[in-house]
Amino acid sequence: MTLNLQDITRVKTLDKATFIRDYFKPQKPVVMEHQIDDWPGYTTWNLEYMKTVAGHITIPLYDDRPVDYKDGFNEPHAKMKMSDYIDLLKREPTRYRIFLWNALKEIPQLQNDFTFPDFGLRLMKDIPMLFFGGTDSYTFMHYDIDLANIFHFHFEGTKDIILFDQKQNDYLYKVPHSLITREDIDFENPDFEKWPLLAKATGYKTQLKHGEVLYMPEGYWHYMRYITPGFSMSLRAIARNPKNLSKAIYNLLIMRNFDNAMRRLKGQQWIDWKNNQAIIQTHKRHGLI
Ligand SMILES: O=C(O)CCC(=O)C(=O)O
Ligand SMILES: [Fe+2]
Repeated sequence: MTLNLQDITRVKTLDKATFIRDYFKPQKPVVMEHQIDDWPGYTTWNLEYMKTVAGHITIPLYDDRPVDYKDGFNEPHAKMKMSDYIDLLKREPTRYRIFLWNALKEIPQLQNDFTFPDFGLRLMKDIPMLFFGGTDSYTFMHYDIDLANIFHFHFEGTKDIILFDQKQNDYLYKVPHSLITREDIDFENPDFEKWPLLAKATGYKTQLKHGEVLYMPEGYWHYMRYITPGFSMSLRAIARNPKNLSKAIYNLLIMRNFDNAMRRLKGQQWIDWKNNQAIIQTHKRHGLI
């Protein structure tokens, strides 16, 4: 048995009107294979280039260890000089990833390498975020705190992607008061005896290659596995659907602070309770317990 995933539609390029009509309005994901061929970065952006421009910077790293109550929300697990990290990526498989790094703040010259595409959405221009990973590393299934529309540009390596929309939440073993599913689900090869409801979820998959752009609609769950070392940039536009926007405001103002306070108050017990609830709530909803 495998997850019920359909291939994400692929196109060469999209103009604004077609993007809005066929993908943004219906909130459907799409991959654009040649949208950014005219960016300087399309030819220059690779790991070696990033080492040249950012090698001296100390960067925060994440691995795939389970959430620990001692960590704050999205707190890094290690730090390394960028040049050492890129050497590591090239040398051997590693679980260490760079996640949500606002590189432009530290290396403004990167701005010369790309342009903000006009898809008819207002992109948040001050937070182009970078993500790096090595062979075998993956970013756990999650959705972003602001339920934004995300344009995800990939460079150098290949990366497997699995997406679900918010309508699938009841089947995904979502951890309450957080933005993740149970961390012990292997989305590449799930154990359906342990996670039977996953069989009811319907989602999307693709493999991104250098220079391809993935559009992820508002609040889409995403899981990403780096097949070979590479990196990506995400540009985001605020959620337009009022329901998503109010969820975003709730997450940013209430959920995040509540979760942090409970970690301080109850420690690991809080994390364990949430993880148990992910199963209990999912199975209760479907009459399995
Ligand atoms: O590329 C990754 O590792 C994760 C990307 C991501 O979570 C995002 O773009 O929001
Ligand atoms: Fe994300």
